[in-house]
Amino acid sequence: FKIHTKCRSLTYDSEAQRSQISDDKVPWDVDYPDYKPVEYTTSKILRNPKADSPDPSKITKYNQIDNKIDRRSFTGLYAIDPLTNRPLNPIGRTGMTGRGRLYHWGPNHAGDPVVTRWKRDGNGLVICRRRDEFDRLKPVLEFVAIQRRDNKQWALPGGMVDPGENVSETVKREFQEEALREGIDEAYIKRLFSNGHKLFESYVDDPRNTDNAWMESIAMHFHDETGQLTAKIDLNAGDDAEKAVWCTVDRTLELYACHKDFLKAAVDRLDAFW
Ligand code: RP5
Ligand code: MG
Ligand code: MG
Repeated sequence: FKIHTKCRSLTYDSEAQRSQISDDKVPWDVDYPDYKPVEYTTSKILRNPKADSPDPSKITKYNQIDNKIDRRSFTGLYAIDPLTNRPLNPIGRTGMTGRGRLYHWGPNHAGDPVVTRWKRDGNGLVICRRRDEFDRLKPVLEFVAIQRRDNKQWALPGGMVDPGENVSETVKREFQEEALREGIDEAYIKRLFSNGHKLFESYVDDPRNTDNAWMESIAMHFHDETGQLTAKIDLNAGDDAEKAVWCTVDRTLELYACHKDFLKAAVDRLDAFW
């Protein structure tokens, strides 16, 4: 596992700051008696009936499926602090305790759709590029990116898995909510989402993570080989997205959380330009 970085960025939101953690102090097995994390859970989460109880000992099914909420982690079994009854972030310290802006103690599951098509010129021919003279020409991909309203960063149009929802449903629903115009013929959308390929399932280095609550996600790839399907599907930003665009895939892109790793997996799968 790579140690997390984005969830150690000092500013959390307009109300909270994390305490600073150096790389070597991230692992829990490194002694750090002076560790003074900031305790923070937003009032919005504390008031939200869909969020977990503020009292973590009310949750009796950590590491299990708890009614309709999946509290299992892709990283394996996570530890529960015996003193506080709070789950411990499997990657290590973040400089913040509590849940921050997240609903659940422990893992918070999301789904991320990576929707791609080939980049074409005016004549409809696929554009190819090479990184340098030693590289072979490779076709260039485009993917659907959204700009997040919360922090203005570019991201995949993903979102939280609803209680009891299957992630294949989540990625389609979130894509529609965040990136599609309303009123598009459902048949096109169904076809696009009919053959998804699971790229990744992992812990996500999300800036909202804390020592006791963190994001995990399944990234699903949907590729429109001919481009005919996506030509029928107009993008339009909605919900927590400010913009929705077809973006040319390039290794210099900066994306939210670990979405660049998800995108790279789609690029490798199709042997596309990076
Ligand atoms: C990330 O947060 C996931 O990869 C997913 O893209 C996203 C889900 O949260 P919201 O978009 O619902 O805020 O960690
Ligand atoms: Mg959403
Ligand atoms: Mg979202």
